[in-house]
Amino acid sequence: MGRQTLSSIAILLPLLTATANAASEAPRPRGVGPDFAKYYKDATSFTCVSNPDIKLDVSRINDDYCDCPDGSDEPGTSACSYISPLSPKQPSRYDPTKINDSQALPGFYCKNKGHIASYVPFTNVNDGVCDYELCCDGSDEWEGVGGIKCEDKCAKIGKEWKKQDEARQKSQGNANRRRKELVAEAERLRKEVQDRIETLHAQIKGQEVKVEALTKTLAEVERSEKGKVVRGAGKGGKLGVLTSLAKDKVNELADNLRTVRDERDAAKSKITELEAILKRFKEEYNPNFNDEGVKRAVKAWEDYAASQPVATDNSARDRDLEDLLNPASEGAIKWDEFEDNEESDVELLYKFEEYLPTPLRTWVDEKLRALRITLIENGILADTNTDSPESKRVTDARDQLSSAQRDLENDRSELTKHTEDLSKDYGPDFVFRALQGVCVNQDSGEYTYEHCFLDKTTQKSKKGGGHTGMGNFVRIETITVDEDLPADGKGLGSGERYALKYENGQHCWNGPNRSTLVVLACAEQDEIWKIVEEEKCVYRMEVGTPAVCGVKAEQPKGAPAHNEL
Ligand code: MAN
Repeated sequence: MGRQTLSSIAILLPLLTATANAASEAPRPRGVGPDFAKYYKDATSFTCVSNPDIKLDVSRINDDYCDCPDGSDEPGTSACSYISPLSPKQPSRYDPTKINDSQALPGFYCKNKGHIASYVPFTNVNDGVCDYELCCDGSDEWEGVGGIKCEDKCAKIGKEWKKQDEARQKSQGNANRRRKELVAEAERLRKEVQDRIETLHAQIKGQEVKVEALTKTLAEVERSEKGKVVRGAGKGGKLGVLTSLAKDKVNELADNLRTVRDERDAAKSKITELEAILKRFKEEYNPNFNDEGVKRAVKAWEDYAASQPVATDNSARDRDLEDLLNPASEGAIKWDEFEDNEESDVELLYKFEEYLPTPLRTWVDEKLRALRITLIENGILADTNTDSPESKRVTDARDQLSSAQRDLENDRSELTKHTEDLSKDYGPDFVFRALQGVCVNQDSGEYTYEHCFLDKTTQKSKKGGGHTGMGNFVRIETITVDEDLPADGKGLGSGERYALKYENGQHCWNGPNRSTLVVLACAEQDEIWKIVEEEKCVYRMEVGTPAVCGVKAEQPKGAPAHNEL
């Protein structure tokens, strides 16, 4: 059997302290703890603790011979140490009504005056080694085997322990205070979300009314704008539009006319040139050559010349044509005069209202508009606005409505976000809300690891290059751990612990997406204690935080607990 570790003392202590006051002053046989004193009260006989049928004479107690099957007749020697011991971590499991052959006592009792009483495994009794860790008074080596003498070191060890214990308690106190601050901060943040939700509810109500009103306004503006004659793309009213069309058409005709005139002039000069050639031909040809072809050509020319009318003077007509084609000439149409007419024909019509008294004017105006709208809506009058750009009034009304709708949408999605947030699990007293996004780093091997509470875990190569996502936060879990607590207290120990699960990190080549389980234990500050890659791309971090100090890890309702050995 191995020696008991420090952690087992911690488990034994409650048992010892709980009964310390009840310890009878009557002398007990060597090695018997106060919890078991009652079995050794009889001055003449002794009954084996778990085997009541076996009664012995008191002289058989501690006679270095194992008589009872449970070893209870040898509380102060190692004679019964071959019997399987009680689990050091569960001494209270002993049930005197059940007959069994495991040891009835948790070990040899060391009083350890000046420090804390403790049990030493029976195998350690008189084994020639001072077991100061468990038995600082050296009483387990009472026989002085091989001349060994274990002096009582409880005063020194007890003082040292007390100092360490004070430091531990101070640190625990700081951690608890820090947790209180975190809880207060978390509560403040939760309240902030609640307040925001209330504000958003009120804001949304107002905005819904506003959107409804603006929707109506837009419809009204659109309807009333239908009743107006809006100007065309050009200047002026209908006349302006017509002028613009006529101008384009006249300019097109003038261009064509100019082309035709130029072609005519070119043809004319060609005819003159050809006539001169034929004229010279007729004068200069030799009739004695009796060439039939030449004679026929001369005759044809003479016939052509004789049939031509006498040339008339067209210069006046050409001047008119020139005038017509020249936009700067006196007779040219002054398009600007028509285009600059800013007044639409309908506006001219409306102008007559100006001569009416104001109340009548408004009435006439309204009636005219309403009549026009009715005519449009009943298909009697064409809606002249359909192809025209939207009027400024309609655009403004539409913009206002769109902007109000946008605001409403934004507020609605913010409300959904906050409402969902309020129903999320933020751990005991919502404490993790205060740590959300807080990051801690730790070097380990070739990487620096980062844990950002309720956000993500990251692996950063010290050689540079990109960071590797080791998972994004998914939920809070509880797990059972069973580890020896290191002397500095920076570890998980044993019991139920809160754990934060991060999944769906960067994909692992030939493996899963990276994931991390962050197991939490109480500490004065947030810090990563240990990082292990348990399987390829499956990581486990042990993290200290004041957030879990003094709270019992409890699984949120409906979530399955995860066990880990
Ligand atoms: C990187 C790191 C390691 C991981 C391997 C898997 O080197 O993320 O933790 O095991 O990739 O290929």
